[in-house]
Amino acid sequence: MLAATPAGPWRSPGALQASAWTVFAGALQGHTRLPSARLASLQAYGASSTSRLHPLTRAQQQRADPPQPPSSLLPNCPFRAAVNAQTRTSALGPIPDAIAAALGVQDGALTTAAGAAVDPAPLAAKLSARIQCSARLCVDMTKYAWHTDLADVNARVLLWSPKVPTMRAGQTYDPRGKDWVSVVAMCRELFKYEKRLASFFMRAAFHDSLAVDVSQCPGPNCGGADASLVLSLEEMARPENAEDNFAELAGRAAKKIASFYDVSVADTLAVCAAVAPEVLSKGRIKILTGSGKGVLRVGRLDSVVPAPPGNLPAANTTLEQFAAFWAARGISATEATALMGSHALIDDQACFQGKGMSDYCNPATADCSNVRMFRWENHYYKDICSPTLTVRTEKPGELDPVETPIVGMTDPEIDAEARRETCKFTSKEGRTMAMNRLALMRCGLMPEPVEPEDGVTVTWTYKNCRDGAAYGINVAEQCPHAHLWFYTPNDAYLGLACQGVGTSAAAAEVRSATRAFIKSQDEWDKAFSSAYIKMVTAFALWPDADGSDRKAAYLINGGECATGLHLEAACAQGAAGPASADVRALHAATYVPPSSKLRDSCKSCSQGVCPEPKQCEQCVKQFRADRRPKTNPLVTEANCCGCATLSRSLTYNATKDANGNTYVIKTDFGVRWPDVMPFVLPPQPLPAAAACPVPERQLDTFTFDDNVAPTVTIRPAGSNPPVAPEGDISDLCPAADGTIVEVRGYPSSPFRWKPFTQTYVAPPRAQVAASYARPGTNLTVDAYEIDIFTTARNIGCPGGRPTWFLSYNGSVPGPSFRVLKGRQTLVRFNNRLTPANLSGTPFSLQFDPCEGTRSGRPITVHLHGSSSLAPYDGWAEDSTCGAETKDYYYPNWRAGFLWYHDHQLDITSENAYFGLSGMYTVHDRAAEGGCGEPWNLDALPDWDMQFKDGVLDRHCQLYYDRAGPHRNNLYGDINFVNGIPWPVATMEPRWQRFRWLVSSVSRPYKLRFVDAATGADVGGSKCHVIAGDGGIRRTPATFPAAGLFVAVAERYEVVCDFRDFNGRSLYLLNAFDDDRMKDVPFFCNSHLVMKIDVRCNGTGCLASPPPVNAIFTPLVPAQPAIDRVLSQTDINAALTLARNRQCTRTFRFGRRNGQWVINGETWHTVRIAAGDVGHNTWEVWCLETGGGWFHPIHIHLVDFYVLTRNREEAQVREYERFTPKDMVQLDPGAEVSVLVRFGAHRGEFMFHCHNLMHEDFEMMRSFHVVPTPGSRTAATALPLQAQPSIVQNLNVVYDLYDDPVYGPARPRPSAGLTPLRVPSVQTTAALSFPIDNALYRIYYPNGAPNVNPLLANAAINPWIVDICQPQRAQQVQEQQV
Ligand SMILES: [Cu+2]
Repeated sequence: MLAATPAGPWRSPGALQASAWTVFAGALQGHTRLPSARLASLQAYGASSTSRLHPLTRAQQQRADPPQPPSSLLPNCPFRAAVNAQTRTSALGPIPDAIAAALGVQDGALTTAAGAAVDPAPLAAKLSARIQCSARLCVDMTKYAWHTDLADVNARVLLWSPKVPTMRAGQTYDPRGKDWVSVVAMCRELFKYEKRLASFFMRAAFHDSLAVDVSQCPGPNCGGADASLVLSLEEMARPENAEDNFAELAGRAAKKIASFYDVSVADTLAVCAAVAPEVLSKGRIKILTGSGKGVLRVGRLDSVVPAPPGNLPAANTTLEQFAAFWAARGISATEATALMGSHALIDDQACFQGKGMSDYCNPATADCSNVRMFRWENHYYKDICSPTLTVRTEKPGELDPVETPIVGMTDPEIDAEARRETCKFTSKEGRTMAMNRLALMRCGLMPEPVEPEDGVTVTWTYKNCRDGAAYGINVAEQCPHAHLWFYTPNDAYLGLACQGVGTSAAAAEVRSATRAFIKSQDEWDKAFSSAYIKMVTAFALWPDADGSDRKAAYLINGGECATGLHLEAACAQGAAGPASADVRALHAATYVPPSSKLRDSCKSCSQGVCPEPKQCEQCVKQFRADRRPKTNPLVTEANCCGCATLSRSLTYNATKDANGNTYVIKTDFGVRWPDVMPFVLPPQPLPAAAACPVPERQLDTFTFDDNVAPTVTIRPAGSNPPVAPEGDISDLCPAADGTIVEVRGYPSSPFRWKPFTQTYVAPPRAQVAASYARPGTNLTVDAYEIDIFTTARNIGCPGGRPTWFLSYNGSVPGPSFRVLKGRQTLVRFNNRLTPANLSGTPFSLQFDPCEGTRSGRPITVHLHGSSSLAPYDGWAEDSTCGAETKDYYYPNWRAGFLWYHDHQLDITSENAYFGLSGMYTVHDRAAEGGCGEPWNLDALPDWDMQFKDGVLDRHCQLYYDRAGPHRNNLYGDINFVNGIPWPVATMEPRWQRFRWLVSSVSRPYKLRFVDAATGADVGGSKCHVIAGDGGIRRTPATFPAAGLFVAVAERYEVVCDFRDFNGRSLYLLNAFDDDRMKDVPFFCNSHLVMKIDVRCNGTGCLASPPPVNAIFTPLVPAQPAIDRVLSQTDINAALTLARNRQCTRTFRFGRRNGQWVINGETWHTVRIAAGDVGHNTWEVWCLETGGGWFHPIHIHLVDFYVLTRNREEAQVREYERFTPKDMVQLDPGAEVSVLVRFGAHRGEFMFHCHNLMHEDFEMMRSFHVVPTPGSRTAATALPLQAQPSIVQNLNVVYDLYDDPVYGPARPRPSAGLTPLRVPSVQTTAALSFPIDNALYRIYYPNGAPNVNPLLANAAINPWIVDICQPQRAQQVQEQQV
């Protein structure tokens, strides 16, 4: 079993990457078990075959061919020979030359420590074989060649050879008379030095106790300590241990302690691990009480017999099998459950403090002893019992996303990595070491550890968290309880039992135990202590010489007072006695060691290694002089080599012995660097920066020709839609209703769909609820009111069963807004998702932060494409809960195709997927009071279309499994247009205008028009791209015949001339793009989007077309809004910067530690990614992917131009170039540079990946627009920045609305608010609020009170909105609900 297993350093947080710390042996295998087929496939993978879907990164290729490891554990040790000699003669006895050669020692014989002969050949073979197996696991040693202690046979022998130094074959091991108190004291000190080791010892002792062959006990082959040799190989192969391996570290330290005090390693592990919880619980749990009766049985000798195959349960073993495993060792299910509570330790969390995970704890400057790693509580049971955990067995061939390699990391990424790595060390040396390793790996001089594949994942979500209340969980505190914890499958099974799953006796016992432990910390403490003692001492029989006294237990308590033989050190814990102040201090954890002679003698040691033998001799001299017993043969140069970095002198007052003598006993110990350091020391000195170039990024280059139209095959001719172009339809299409196909790991709906059977419908228009025009100004505010509630609709699921949605005003997508440029809006969102309203729907779950006095399902609304003030921008943590209302004010300062959607932290993907998105058009039509749109666009009919995909379950409900197939992306088999699957629209044969939005969670589209009869391309010759995310382009761009790629959240506006198509039909298709759509599954009908029948609806439609012929004639260039605030000089300067790779900022969108990150960090760190963005300046941002994934990136607040892709202007698509945008697709492995114009507002805003699964897993950070002086690019500021009086005038607003959670703008209870359509003082106040407070003064200076006249001067303030007609309040219509 094993307790708390520290996750490896790079495996941290990551809600979904549960793999990390496995713990029991059983689980242990789950993560690493490599059945031979799997092993072969991994090898094949390494050799590259597995498929284009998962090409090897360069880093992986490097890893596959690791450099030769150093030949020794102590490469610089001049006394290595002595170490070898010690190993051979004192531990193993004489070993035959042949074996010695194989093992790296020269003579001697292998015996068990208890004296039985060991056939050396199998062991030698085992130690030198390429594939090494034990229990159920096989490890390919070549894959771990980087791991010094795994690769080096000598090191393995050194590390794991029998350790009782004075023992010889055939001798007995008598635990009596050993200095157990010193062993205890040493462990305690050691753990204070490096607390990580405390958890390592816990795990090592647990594993060690499992490494017994119960069929051989009692007996010399029973096992323990050395039996974990091969077990440790398994451990080392595990993902979380590939780097700082707890077994190795604990083994080294244990060997050191054991050899010094002449006891066995098995005992040392058991004793130290008994001390660990005491240290970690700040003294609350004391297994070794130090007084009274002895409790822990010692006397177990080390063995060289590996654990037999099959000794361990598999990872995904059931609860019943798991209980049976323990029962065979005499441990009840209740006791096993108690032991599992030690999982409450996890090392990565050492870095974080506080519930909010707001920062790392830096042990150099703060007391980090109470941060998560060191928490030792019944917390564990609260977590696992809260029904958030799921167990998922990965499918064969399923691979996790490639992590961003350390080699070549950018500075911010390295900083993030360094924070994570160094914070785990409490010693300065450890932190230095971690930094050095990072430096080497970054330069490619040291390979990064390989992360083996996991077979099973345990994941958690917020879902169901609330239900934990039923099991006694304080959900207000525990949801989200364990943001970043990992659980093993075994943990999850215990949790399921706790939640009521399972009827077996074992499940019942676990249920009662877990629930009891939740309720009582005390009960768990007691149960854990006794279970621990039982487990580690079950086989600790003291093998007396003649075998007659085998059952005579030798019990210690750590103080041994009861024997009268030893010290009262531990007795002093409870009460003041004759113990020295030192001892009391030691136990009170306030001990400060005296300055050390040893340390003084080794001052010149570098990195813990004496540079010259002479210094080591000096060191040894001192070492011997200071130690008891001076005759200890193990006090050798070898032990000293490396120099002590820590030395403690302890003085004990002994009790009187039987003869009345009083002793004063001094004891010392030293802990060397190599004992506690995980890694081989990096070469010294570190390479200078110049000699350590970071390898140049290798950019993928795509060759493409957007003007080439792929052939579309219509089969059979003319009648049916084109068949799926990607693969065999029998693999893509369900054979019948009820059957599910899986494409690239994503399941389809269990239905055979028939596209083009439903009619295209536009969403309803949002209706103005109230309107207000301030007299004497040209300022108007229109109010809308949107209720958010659930709705069920028949979307064409076979059988007509309704599908549940979350909706804005009952409409999916939400009502479409059509707003005139220059009129501000108030949109009131009433969140009706209260517990009562959600009851009986699929959305009954509740989420943080809607708890305590708040309740329901939280939402926040982002108007995507609007430069709203920060408090109205839909900040992810500005949540509106059930029965709450928030008023959003929008400026509508330029025409464009915007959309509004949910942005709630962590559940955006769910809220948006289930329906919370809608379209929002700001138009400028002259006929409706605007200034007119260019190119006669005013005259065209327009079609607003929202494309998204989805997948249904067998109950016709939208399927969303964040813990399962959708953990990285959500792809569905249904293409919706405005919520309707594959609709058919009828259009007149004339010019048509389309507004296209892709609102899917993950799926991008590549849209093209083809003739339905012939498959011939239509779009390339008949269509033009006229606008993007940020409004109109300067000139129309050719529609790409290959298809218009629209990434998630991107918008394009397209006009098409359908005059020649009267009576014909067109398909709107979705083309596959292997370069840009990596791993995107195409199901049976994913290539189909909609059908358009072109025909006249009435008489004369052909005879009297509107002036469509005049479109583009004459083609006068338009002025995009962004061009008003960017000069051509600015643009030229930015292009030059981009060509020279002079990015103002670089953001790498990557993956580390199982999380989606930006520059190595996530939202949770709440570290502002860019804190010095100047108001009204421009910057060049370089966006990169750190792995093989594509990410659609959205920057809030701004419009930008895409300058280069993969450092080339030619790779910017024609339709993207100089298109105003707020989204850009980062293709796999690509770089993009963008020119971002900041302004008009100051404040804190988000930027993130718009693949909503990535966004929800924290690929999101923030930037802060601050006053221009002092900003990074102050020189690029607009002229208005030269007018302090203007800026001051603007500050009136920005000083308040800079804060995205500005109090007065926050949600409030809905109760008591008058509906906006009801005329009232309240409504008038809400409507005049943006004008009275001049919220958008920079756009609308006229009419704002006390406005600075300069602000109204367009030459100085280019943000001013031109308003062409006097504005009047709109006539309010009955609000549609
Ligand atoms: Cu992404």
